[in-house]
Amino acid sequence: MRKIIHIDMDAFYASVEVRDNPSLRGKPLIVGGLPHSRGVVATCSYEARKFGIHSGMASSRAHQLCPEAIFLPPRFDAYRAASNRIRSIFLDYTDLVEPLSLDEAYLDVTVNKRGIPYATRTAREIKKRIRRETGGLTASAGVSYNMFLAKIASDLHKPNGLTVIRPEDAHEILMKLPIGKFFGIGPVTEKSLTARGIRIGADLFRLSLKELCALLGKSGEYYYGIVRGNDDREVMPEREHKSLGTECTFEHDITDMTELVATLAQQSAEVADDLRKNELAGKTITLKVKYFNFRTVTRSRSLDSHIDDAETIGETARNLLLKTEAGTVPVRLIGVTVSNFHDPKPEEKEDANFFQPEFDFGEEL
Ligand code: DCP
Ligand code: CA
Ligand code: CA
Repeated sequence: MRKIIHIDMDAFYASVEVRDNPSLRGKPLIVGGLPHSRGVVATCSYEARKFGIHSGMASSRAHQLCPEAIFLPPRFDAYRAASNRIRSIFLDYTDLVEPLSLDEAYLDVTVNKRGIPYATRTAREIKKRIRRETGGLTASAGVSYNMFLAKIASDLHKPNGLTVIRPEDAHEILMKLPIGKFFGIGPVTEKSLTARGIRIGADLFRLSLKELCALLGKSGEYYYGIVRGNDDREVMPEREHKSLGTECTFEHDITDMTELVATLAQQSAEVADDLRKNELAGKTITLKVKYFNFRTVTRSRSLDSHIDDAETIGETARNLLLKTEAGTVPVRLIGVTVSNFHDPKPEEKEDANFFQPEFDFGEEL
């Protein structure tokens, strides 16, 4: 049996902001678009959640719900730095780390670099180190025998939780679980399932494999498994970057070419910077344009050599822009991506791993 830990930072962007400005502690804080823009809430502090505010909500709506809330624009560099920090902590315990986003990852600690016999103890130690080494940020951890249950577990006692789902507990927890919490069931599927009277795990559990496939298509089989506590997906260590890029949605749709070209120049500089930080250079430059009506087109060009400089990226993107309808049709979003990198160097293997065959969540919790 495997030992999987899922770690997810609490109110991630908001917690970083509070850490960097302690006078914000205890206050309803929103990170994202400002109240009078057409932006949305990226996240908010737990104090703000009491007002019904949540990620993805229009900032204007959040402002209505809680006029005294403090709004801050995101500072991605600070979040990325914290993310890198926690990732390097994870790698002290196992190479099998699969990040899902900046603030969360799966770890397979069945084989454990530190020789800690219990996954629960490992999770507790990781939480402690995150707190110490990120200047006080907290994480919630879930421990179980597969990825799906570990993720469910990390969400059960947020914030600052540590939850174990043992094989004998899984069934009861799964039966009570709202279907929206089943990984991969988004709001649209949730709605259509609810309309058929399927609200919680127990409702899914009653369906045959055939019925599930009729409802959920190819993923029917996956859900048939996970509602029974079976999930044999493996934790996949972070894959090499296949491309690097950036995009931005404008406050107002843009027709003016000068403004579009200026945005491209800035984006090219950002991408060049990212390429250099990752020691990458690419041959293919792709421009993405989304028009006011959400119609999206991409235009690519491959060069003869690998490049990582802002000027070449910017100039190529500018030429690609001329092949679109920008300038006549209003543009909502524009983006630049570089891909087609050098073959990555084969990674050096760690040999410090040793196998920890027994599986025991029990002893300490
Ligand atoms: N995020 C975002 N837009 C969303 C959802 C999230 O920009 N619609 C960003 C901001 C979050 C971060 O990603 O801080 C992590 O997202 P989570 O869903 O894990 O939410 P939080 O970490 O903010 O809160 P929680 O304590 O519920 O995990
Ligand atoms: Ca989180
Ligand atoms: Ca998350």
